[in-house]
Amino acid sequence: MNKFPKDFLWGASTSAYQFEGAIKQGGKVSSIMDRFDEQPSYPKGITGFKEASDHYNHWKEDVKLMSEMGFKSYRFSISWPRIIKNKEGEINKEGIKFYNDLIDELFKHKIEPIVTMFHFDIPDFIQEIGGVCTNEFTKQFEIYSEVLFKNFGSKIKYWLTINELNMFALAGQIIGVVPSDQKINSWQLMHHLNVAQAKAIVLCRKICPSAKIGPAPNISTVYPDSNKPLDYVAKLNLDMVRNWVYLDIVCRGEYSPIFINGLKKMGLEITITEEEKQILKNSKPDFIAFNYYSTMTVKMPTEESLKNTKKDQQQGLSMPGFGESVKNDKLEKTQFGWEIDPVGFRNTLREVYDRYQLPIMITENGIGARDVLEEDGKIHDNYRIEYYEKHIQQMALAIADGVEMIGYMPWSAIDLVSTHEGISKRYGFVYVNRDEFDLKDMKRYKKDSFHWYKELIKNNGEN
Ligand code: BGP
Repeated sequence: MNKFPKDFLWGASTSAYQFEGAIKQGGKVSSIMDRFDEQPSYPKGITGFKEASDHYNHWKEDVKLMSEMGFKSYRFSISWPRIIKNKEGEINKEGIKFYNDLIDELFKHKIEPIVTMFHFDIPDFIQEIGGVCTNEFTKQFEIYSEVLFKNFGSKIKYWLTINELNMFALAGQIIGVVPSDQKINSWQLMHHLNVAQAKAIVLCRKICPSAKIGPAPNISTVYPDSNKPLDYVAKLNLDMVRNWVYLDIVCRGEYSPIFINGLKKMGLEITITEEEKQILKNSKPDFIAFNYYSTMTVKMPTEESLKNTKKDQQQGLSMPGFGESVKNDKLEKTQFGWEIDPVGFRNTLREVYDRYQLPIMITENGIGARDVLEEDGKIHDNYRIEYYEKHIQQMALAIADGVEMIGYMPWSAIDLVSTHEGISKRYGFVYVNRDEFDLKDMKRYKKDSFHWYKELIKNNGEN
């Protein structure tokens, strides 16, 4: 018997601002991401998102490469600033055409489009009125959602609301969606996003009732660092703020009383209106999509350990009296220091399914590396093949455990610009010939993993 369902969606992911480039083409208005690489916190000299991988001018060729790999699905994001011109909701017809053409091309190649509605690229006209830090954001997101559902709703079967909603709250300034000089209440910000997501789900049901819609946070199992009971308390605490609060609200319709109480203890609160409570209750998803890169290990912090915490995307959660993430010396690391935990992938799948019992789609998973283009045009990325082999084996075990899965769309289909490491950190099955300082010819080259993934898809997960 095959380990994966017959109609399993094998594919891969990208996001508009990291992949498209062409920020001045096709009537796109400016977004916060157009200038993110100019921020002082961004590694010096890196040319980033302005040109990205120039997918905007290579989309047909890129879809052809995906089709050659045998993709059954492709997850991409629609760029909000390519679609809406201003806060009055004026539509950019060229933007609509671009995505309609892309979607049609995918169908031509029998690839199911999986659309992320919003992946970090906040238009400047929204940032200027407070961005994700005010509830004006939810109104703007509703306008945008309606445009998406009305223009693409007849074609799209799977919608994803907001990429990594939890990372806005946990690492907003690191990923660049919140200005680094702004003081914020992360939990209020999270609440605005939760309401925006809920409204989008309600609208989706109304405008395109046969479509399916789900959230797409970044989820990972949280391990206690030791068998000390207090470290387990830290595990429960960080599990809540790292994972469950975002899925509980969308799947169960309310925040857990322990979460609300925990905020109170820290002198924080979220303002929630009655109307919002109702919306949140009536906006359940059809499936859960999530991104998985690694697990998190935590302990109860001491004053001394808190002083030494370094913040980054992977580590860096630390809350006095609550919990602190620490390195896990049992796990191997990528060249960029991210922990690799394939068994943790099975654990995470089990936990999410057990808690909500909704089908799961993996929308990101993968290894960022300094790939090398050899003189003969080859890229030997065995480390990537090995990473995927181990994760896919664990996914098969999770399915055998009883987890219901729709598909697997690792990060990324083709090389694109990393959120904060530039193009030197590559993820794709296809190499894009550019580097940090030189845009070169943007030519596409197939990596060894391209051929490996093609075989794997052909055999529905067996290799
Ligand atoms: C996720 C984001 C992606 C992607 C990925 C890898 O958090 O959804 O946009 O970039 O992480 O992260 P990075 O590019 O920082 O290596």
